[in-house]
Amino acid sequence: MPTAITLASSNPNKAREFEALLEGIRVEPMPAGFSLPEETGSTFYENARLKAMDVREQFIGEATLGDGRVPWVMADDSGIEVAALAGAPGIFSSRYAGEDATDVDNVNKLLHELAGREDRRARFVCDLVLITPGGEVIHASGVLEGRIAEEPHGAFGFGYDPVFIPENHSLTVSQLSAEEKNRISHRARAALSLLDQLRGGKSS
Ligand code: ITT
Repeated sequence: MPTAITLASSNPNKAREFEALLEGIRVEPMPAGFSLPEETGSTFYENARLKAMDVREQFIGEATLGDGRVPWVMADDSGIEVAALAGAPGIFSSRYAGEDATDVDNVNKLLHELAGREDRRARFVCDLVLITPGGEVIHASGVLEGRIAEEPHGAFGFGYDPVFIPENHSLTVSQLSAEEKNRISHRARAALSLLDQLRGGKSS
């Protein structure tokens, strides 16, 4: 079980969020000057693996820890898959309405594509890849099933939260508190699965 993990992401909020989910493990942002590769994979898993591998290589190349040690490196990739759109926007969730799309642009495009459709089933997916200091790849994923609302509701969260109603709920994720979201989210489920695997002994 690691005591600290470096997160291959440029988003400092994500490190804090994962630290809260992975109890007892310190989650550090990657060092300043490190970069992320282009996400050229065709699945969430492939993209998360690309990010984690690339940042690990940068640690090895730059011997940043000074004593030749390589840290545990983790990356995530996530998005939303909509059944009636054959799984779109999927890995393109953050740029569904274009390269510079805002969350509102993406939500509007999704509502437009689903206009008049009966089948509004959707799911949030998160894939996590953690690479041990020895180079072993550990993969965990989490899914939150639900459906797309007819229109946006609520003020919390980000991305597609205003139009996503989790299964067994009648409110959108944007109408839930951060604590409630963190109890059921795809990221939380992926983090739990990762912890299970680490506790199961996969911690070289
Ligand atoms: P990186 O720089 O670390 O890659 P990102 O901002 O691209 O982070 P993600 O890969 O986690 O963020 O998410 C991709 C998109 O999927 C994100 O822009 C949202 O549109 C959507 N998404 C992912 N998780 C979400 C959540 O919990 N609630 C709402 N939308 C979410």
